[in-house]
Amino acid sequence: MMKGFIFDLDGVLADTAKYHYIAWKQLAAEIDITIDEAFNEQLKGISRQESLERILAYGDKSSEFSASERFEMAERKNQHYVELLEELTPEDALPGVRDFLKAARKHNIPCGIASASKNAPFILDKLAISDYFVGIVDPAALTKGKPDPEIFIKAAQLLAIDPKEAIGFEDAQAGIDGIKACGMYAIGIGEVEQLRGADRSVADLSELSIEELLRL
Ligand code: B16
Ligand code: MG
Repeated sequence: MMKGFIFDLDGVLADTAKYHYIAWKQLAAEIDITIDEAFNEQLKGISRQESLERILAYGDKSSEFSASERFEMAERKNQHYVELLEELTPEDALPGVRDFLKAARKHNIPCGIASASKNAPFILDKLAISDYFVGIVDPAALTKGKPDPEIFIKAAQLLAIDPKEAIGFEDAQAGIDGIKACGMYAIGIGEVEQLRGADRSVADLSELSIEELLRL
């Protein structure tokens, strides 16, 4: 029996991946690195600092910046991203999200957040869905990011269930890999052909029936 749902945020509950891309593209342009959407796929689910490292490696500039310069660059990207997030409204929840969360509540199924984003609480508030979640894993407290399963194991702990009793929802390959590494059932969201190893794939949460998932 499935006893809990664990959600990634960017790309699963909110269409914020496009804002990360805009903000990273600008930061990269400032240091003469051009990134495109194909490269951006590699940043999904990856922490802010690690994303910057990947961009610098892609532009062959890994050795050009000190640790404090890198920190400042990641801060600058985040300031731009947070400015873009100011535009978010409850209408920016992805299709099916609100109905799915309401149905989970009706069935007394606890929901948790396993997002690499330090902005997750702010985004959930903007979407007016914070109250549906029993727990949000603090990404600052992780020793390893996705694809390590740590964030999903911690999310299951917050729901007081075993990872094998949870369904994880993810839009990124790193996330699907983390979900599967702790024995959770994985549902891939979005451009599904890119997600290897998902147990099931859908375009968005509107395609799923809670009753059916609870019978898994
Ligand atoms: P922040 P998720 C991830 O969120 C994003 O997919 C990734 O692009 C981003 O770099 C990361 O959060 C950190 O976000 O800069 O806001 O702390 O997909 O794990 O919900
Ligand atoms: Mg995501």
